[in-house]
Amino acid sequence: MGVVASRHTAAREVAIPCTLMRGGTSKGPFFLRQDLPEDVATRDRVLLAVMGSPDVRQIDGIGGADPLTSKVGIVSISSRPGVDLDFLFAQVVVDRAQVDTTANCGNMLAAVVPFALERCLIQAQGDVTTARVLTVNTGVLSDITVQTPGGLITYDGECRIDGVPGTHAPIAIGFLDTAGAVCGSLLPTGKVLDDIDGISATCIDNGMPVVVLAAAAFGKTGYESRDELNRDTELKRQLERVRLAAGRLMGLGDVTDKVVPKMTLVAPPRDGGAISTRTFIPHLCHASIGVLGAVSVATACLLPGSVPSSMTVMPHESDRGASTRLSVEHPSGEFTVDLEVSMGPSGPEVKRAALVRTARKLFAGHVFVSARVIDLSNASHA
Ligand code: NQM
Repeated sequence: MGVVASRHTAAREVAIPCTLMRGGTSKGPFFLRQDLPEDVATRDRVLLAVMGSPDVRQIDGIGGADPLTSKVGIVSISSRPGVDLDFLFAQVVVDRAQVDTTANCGNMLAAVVPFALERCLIQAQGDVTTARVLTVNTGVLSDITVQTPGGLITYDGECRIDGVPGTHAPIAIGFLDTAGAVCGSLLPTGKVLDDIDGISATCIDNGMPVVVLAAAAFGKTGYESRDELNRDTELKRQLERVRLAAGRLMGLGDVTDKVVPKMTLVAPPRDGGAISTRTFIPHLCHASIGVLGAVSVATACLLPGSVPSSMTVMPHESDRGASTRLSVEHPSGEFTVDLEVSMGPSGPEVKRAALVRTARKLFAGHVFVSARVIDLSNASHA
């Protein structure tokens, strides 16, 4: 761990180099792997202290008191041939002393290449720079292209993504192998449709394990606001019951303390998109929808017999090439996913999943944690 001592702080505080980045519709601190403890228990203890968890307000840390702003990126040069960067994503649970590295985050992923350029892990290649990134959580590979006019990373541009005010430089993400990233197969239960406690569900993992359910099955329209759904304790209780059963069916075991599978309620589109969604991640309703969450739901839309297939409005034939552009509506707008899925000998095969995000450097400096956080961990591992 390459901890930097601060001139202004007594030795009881440890200063860790840190860059706060927005990635898509998420936000969190990014670290070079070498700047964090190697021991996983110590690292997680440091991350909890950095973010201020467990505490619903994260008042003693830099976390944003919401799952979407309680995320951490850890980046290093990859040792894998043909891969430029390794990215470990950590979801720091807000109100529990828990750090989950089992899931992907396509939003934080958008900030990885800009961060790597900022910290000189890689060099710009010209006016645009493409790097291959391995998300080590699940082994997903992606090619990420950022704007580097004159060899400098730029965040300024004309690209708009719903859920983020203003416009920024586009970041193109092309996933190479998302199917079954977490569960091992695209349809982890072996079926496109399951019956869970009398509720029809499509359990899918195209980068993110998601249980897709008709909002109507829970007496909802599917167009309720995020706040309205977050206040609905009875709905959340019913969803958690389905989630625990789905987790076991999907081979994820007891998911009580896991952030996957996510739960998406679907309804027919209302704003010219393909499908309308409300996604729980997994206990709070998302302000929009996760990147790979959207990829998984859009993929489910393309599978005949799935929960969303009957309500999906497909793009006009004339707008379709080899791939299909599906607009996934969510509480703060829409998310377009470019998908190529074909029928193979043993079921649906995903050929391509691509999308555009933006990101921005917000702050660079050091984050401070008490040396006790590290010493205590060392003591418990002595
Ligand atoms: O699905 C939220 C987010 C995410 C994850 C979540 C994500 C993804 O919006 O790839 O981006 O599902 O917890 O950042």
